[in-house]
Amino acid sequence: MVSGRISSAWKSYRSVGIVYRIGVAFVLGSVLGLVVGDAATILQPVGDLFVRLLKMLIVPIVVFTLLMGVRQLTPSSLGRVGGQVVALYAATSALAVAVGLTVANVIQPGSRGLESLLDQAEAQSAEAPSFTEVVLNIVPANPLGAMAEGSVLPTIFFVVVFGLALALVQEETDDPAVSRGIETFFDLAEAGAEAMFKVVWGVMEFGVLGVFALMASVFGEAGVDAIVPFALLILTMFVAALVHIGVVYLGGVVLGVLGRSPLSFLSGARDAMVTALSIRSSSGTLPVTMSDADDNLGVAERIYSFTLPLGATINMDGTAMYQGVAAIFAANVVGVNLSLADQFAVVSVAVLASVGTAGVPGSGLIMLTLVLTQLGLPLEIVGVVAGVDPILDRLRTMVNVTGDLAITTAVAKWNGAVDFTTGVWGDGVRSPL
Ligand code: DAS
Repeated sequence: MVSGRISSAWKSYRSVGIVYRIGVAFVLGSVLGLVVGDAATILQPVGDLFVRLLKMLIVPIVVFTLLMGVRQLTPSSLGRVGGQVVALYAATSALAVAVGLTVANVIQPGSRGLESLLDQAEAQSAEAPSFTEVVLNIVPANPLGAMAEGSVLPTIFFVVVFGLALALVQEETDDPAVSRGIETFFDLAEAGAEAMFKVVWGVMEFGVLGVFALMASVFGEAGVDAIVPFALLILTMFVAALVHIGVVYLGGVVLGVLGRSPLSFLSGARDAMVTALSIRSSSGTLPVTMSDADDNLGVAERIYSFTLPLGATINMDGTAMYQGVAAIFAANVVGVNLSLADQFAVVSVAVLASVGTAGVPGSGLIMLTLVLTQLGLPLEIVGVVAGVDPILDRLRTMVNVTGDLAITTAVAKWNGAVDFTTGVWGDGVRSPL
């Protein structure tokens, strides 16, 4: 009888999405911390174990997912349209990080309320590297050494360069053995990436305990003040998303490039934006994104059938923006200022890493481990913000999808592949928002 109850309880526990379980752990851990106070820090080792598991993910995630992502970026597979769309995707992602950093510099989330994390986290090295050093350090003197010591940017740089070289050799070689070898290499990377996603979810399963323990010790030490930084973090992400959609997409792309009504664009992209907010997955929203591009925005299928799947994989403006916001949050919690060089490093990691980041729930949180490692900031922050990720991820995914549609429509216009007499552009068939 009891075993029956336990197994049905376990089934209902497993049926709830992992991220909701982490959200519940966040709340319960916080409440426990508020109730028992300092005594909750006894749970700290469980949080530390979660942080070590996150660190374990970093290099294999970068190597496998980037090799898999870069495979689609060779000139011949991209073509002219592809070149235009990748360039715009990279440009808006870099802009998104800048928007995230700027808004976070104004609102300053994390500047108070989480001092308790200060003594648990190894603070960033006193002398931050100069801009020149950061740029030079992107190139690894010893690629395997960079991977061995978990240096993020040098590892990303080498894997992107090596992956592109593999793809180019595969196109140019007429030696079947070499071509087969490269195909096998990429297939191994694909298999490795799939296996790593499995490991990530295993770590996130443990994360339920890890977040519970981290939040119990955070609220145990900081008390009710610790609510403020989380509320400010969500507010910062919300404002940054509004600014990026308003200024970059509606102002720069829809008004600037398309010369059309921003409200019409929003009504055309509404289904995809709402779906992305709901399911927190760009890849999962793809069918809706494609139907919006086709039915509402009048984009030719020969364009969106290529640019939207590519965008769902490599164009993650919302995710990139979040890296800027979370980097400032983490620096404030630890009590350091991010130098210009640090902020350049955040842009580089966010733009390059988005090539390999999959459009699935929580991928932005995994990318945050790369950014914080690059900045020498404590990964405890990942465990601490994981609890509010279900909210933050929705905003990130909505921005990701909106960016895919805006860039797709702009590139389609440049290639004479938008029918402005249909959908939201034509005779006003669909009223604006
Ligand atoms: N949920 C991811 C997506 O599907 C975004 C993220 O986690 O940052 O785009």
